[in-house]
Amino acid sequence: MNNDPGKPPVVMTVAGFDPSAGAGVLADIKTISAFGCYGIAAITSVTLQNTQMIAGACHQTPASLGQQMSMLFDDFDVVAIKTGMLPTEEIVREVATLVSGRALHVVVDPVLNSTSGQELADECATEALLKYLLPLSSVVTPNVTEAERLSGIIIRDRRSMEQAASELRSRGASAVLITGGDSESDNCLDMLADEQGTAIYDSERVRSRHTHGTGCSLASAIACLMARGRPLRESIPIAKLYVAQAILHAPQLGHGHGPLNHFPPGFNCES
Ligand code: PXL
Repeated sequence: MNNDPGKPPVVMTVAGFDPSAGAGVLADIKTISAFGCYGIAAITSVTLQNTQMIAGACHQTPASLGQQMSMLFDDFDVVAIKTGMLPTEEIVREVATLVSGRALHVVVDPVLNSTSGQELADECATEALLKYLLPLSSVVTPNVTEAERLSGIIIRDRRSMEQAASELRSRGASAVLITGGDSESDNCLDMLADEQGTAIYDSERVRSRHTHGTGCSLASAIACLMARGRPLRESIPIAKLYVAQAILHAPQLGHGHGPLNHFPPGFNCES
């Protein structure tokens, strides 16, 4: 994981392609660039979508994904990896095989549904994620719905959120960040469970319909901050602030859930 101080840390995203550039690898690359890292990407699936709807997805074969990743690993000193949409069991297993044994920060964003509610990973992929990828992760970042699906625990309050996080830790994740950004309350309450216990990150909600790709962007920001040497607990509030600013300055594009502004004016990723 040693990184030459004169060069930007290399962060790899392994995720889906959203042609509207709101989510997936394009959102990740923009985030990674905003944090002064160098982003490289392996695509798991080409989704067919705009800001209003997802019409379908053409998944890569595990061999194609494996070769994309291997060629990058052969050439770059990757410091951190962020995974997003992993639509099938075979793809999850391929990613786990290629990540296993490497000294990397591994941020797993368990993308199960799109912002518009479309399923982006099937049941077998979800099971495989728990079995093969969670144990390799530095942190896994489900939203409440994803945490419920992964843990089998319905989240109604802080206690059940803690139980779900602890269940996912018992499945092998070093740390679990459950994000409450999608709920209806005035605050955006996230809960981290790690080896030190639990921590709450509370912030005021930025109300907007332009929230496409917030999960991808948060996870990528965390990967970059960790790649730059920040501990996880310090990285989370900075990543949250970044996403809030990116929503606040959204370019108001598209007729559905529009994209963020990944380069919000005045945001200092070093702060
Ligand atoms: O925001 C979740 C997400 C992740 N990855 C891809 C997506 C979406 C939502 O649309 O398309 C590729």
